[in-house]
Amino acid sequence: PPVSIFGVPTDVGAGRRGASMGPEGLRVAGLVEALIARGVDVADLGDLKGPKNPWTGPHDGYRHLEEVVAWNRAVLEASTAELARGRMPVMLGGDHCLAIGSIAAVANHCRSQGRKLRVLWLDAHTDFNTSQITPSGNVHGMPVACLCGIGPDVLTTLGGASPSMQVSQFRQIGIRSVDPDEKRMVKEHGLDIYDMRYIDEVGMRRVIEEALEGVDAGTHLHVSFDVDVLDPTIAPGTGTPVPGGINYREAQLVMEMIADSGRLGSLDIVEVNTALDQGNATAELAVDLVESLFGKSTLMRD
Ligand code: DIR
Ligand code: MN
Ligand code: MN
Ligand code: MN
Repeated sequence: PPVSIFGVPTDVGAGRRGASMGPEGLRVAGLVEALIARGVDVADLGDLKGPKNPWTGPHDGYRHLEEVVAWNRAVLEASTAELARGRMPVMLGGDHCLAIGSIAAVANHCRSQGRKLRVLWLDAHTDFNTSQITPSGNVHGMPVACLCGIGPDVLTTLGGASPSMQVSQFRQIGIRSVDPDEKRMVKEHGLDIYDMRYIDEVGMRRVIEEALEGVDAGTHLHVSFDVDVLDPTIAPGTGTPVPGGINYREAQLVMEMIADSGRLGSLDIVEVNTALDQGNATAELAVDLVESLFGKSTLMRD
């Protein structure tokens, strides 16, 4: 389908400033041109607008909740509109709190169309914190919980229905940093997690085969790509780098296997922090990977 790109220049959910420059970093790295070169019908809608980052401490366990809600409402509206036009929303973050809005929109869309929804959450982190257990108050550590109905009403009901998602619709890949209480939470709720140890043990091919199990012609696949899933040696431009991430070949294989599934319906590219990058290397790598996600490969295969 045709693609609609929009930027969401904010870091209100993050613990370091600079993810707000992610959209422009990705554009400067040639994202739009790369998709055009793939033969994709792509429109860049520009950037959404929202409140500035007040950069204050947590209130009741959340930093900047009001601003997080405002930005997510804008994302929800933009994603909903593009899905309704039959276009694939590609959200350029911005920090990962914005996936609350983008995935709430996709969940509504799938519900109204009677389609199944599978979310591949590519991340070093499980993002399943709550206000009670968060070590930081940063909402970018909470979007998966919020989408599953665990969080403040203003976020869990953002899309209207609560919860937008069932835990069983998520597959989390590349995980290697989970906070102590968050560990209990993801275990209790039964999140399907492919952590780095599992990737090491069985290899990325099997991981993605398993994560895509049950995805069929009636399934919408949403990819939420937090660039901190990548090893910091190849993707240093992100706010919470964690050693031991997926390498270049593994990342390419993930993207190529998702492309082969033919089911990609929507995409977030988040946590590119150009203020922490070496040149624009992280955005450039993200663009390289998105090319593969849209079908670029060395040979024709079947
Ligand atoms: C940490 C960091 N678990 C927190 N989370 C991040 O603050 O909740 N998620 N960086 O992407
Ligand atoms: Mn994340
Ligand atoms: Mn992360
Ligand atoms: Mn490529």
